[in-house]
Amino acid sequence: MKNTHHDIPSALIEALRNAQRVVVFTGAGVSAESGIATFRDALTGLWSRFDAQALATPQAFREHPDIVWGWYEWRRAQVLRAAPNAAHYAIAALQRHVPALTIVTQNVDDLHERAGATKVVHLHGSLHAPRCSACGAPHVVDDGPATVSSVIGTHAEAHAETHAETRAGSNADTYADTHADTHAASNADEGRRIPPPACTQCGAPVRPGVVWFGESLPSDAWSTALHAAQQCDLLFSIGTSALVYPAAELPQRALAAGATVVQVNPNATPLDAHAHCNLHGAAADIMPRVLAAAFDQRDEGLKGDHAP
Ligand code: BJW
Ligand code: ZN
Repeated sequence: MKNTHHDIPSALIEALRNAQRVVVFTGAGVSAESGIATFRDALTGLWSRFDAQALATPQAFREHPDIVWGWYEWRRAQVLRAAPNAAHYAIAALQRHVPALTIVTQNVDDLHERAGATKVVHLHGSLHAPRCSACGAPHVVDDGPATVSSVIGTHAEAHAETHAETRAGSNADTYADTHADTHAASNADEGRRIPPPACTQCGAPVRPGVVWFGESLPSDAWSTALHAAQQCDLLFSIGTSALVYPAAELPQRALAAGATVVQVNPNATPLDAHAHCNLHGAAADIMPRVLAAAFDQRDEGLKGDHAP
């Protein structure tokens, strides 16, 4: 398929209109314009400033739980303050137009859900689902009276205010107190050591609910994603470097099964040589155009510009 920078190829529009099953496979780039850093972008990516081995491995958590937990709390606070962008809204709108559209994300944020998407498959877990490192029991995140789920969709400032008011009169313990401060999510917090809370079931340290290097992906998420990729007519690979396996297998599996594969990314990736169509640009620019071109839903696609 041929395209100029801003044109959506007519063959893609036709493929999308006719598709019965679509997979939208996303990576960090889809949240970049919400202010969430990617991992591997040269100047702005997390791995340009932080050592992945020292933060995103089981060994790092065993050796330095305070550093690892503090870093993930800093990132979780950033996500709480962020809002979905036009790409998240356009993808959620596409889900309402296509008979079956499965969103498979490598992202540990919840911005697809907050844009209105449903049944999002999280291959690499979630910042919002910590669990015990020993017994696996889910840990209920206590952000004070405003829980994580009730914060979702509201203005971060409103949350910060509520939280600040209640903190003033509370007997917060050390963890909760430190935790409250992370809502500021300032750069000063990025290297802050915070002891992980203890599991209420067995007392072991609670760990972030994400998938670190060397760990298996959640088996139900992986099998759902693999099945969707192998059954789809059309797969979008959006904002991912397509370097991390096994997730990066998904576009390859879709290609092997005969699907059309479309990539949205401002930069080159290993998928460029194989995708039927490479749309070079920012997801928040391209995805509303794809939606508008296929379904004439310009207003809906740009809803993110006006949403709270
Ligand atoms: C835009 C944009 C805009 C910018 N619009 N786009 C060789 C050596 C060692 C290990 C391996 C190896 N080969 C394979 C492995 C295994 C390893 C792996 O794949 N490593 C590779 C890096 C080499 N994989 C694993 O370990 C996985 N598990 C596994 O294999 O289990 C089996 C096993 C079990 C036991 C022993 C051994 C194996 C698990 C992988 C888990 C990945 N975890 C992370 C961290 C999650 C927690 C956290 O958030 O901290 O997941 S790593 C990080 O990478 C994160 C992401 O989900 C993942 C993918 O990154 P993504 O999303 O693609 O982001 P970037 O930054 O790479 O790319 C962003 C893209 O956006 C760029 O292309 C930009 O151009 C673009 N962009 N702005 C659109 N506005
Ligand atoms: Zn436990």
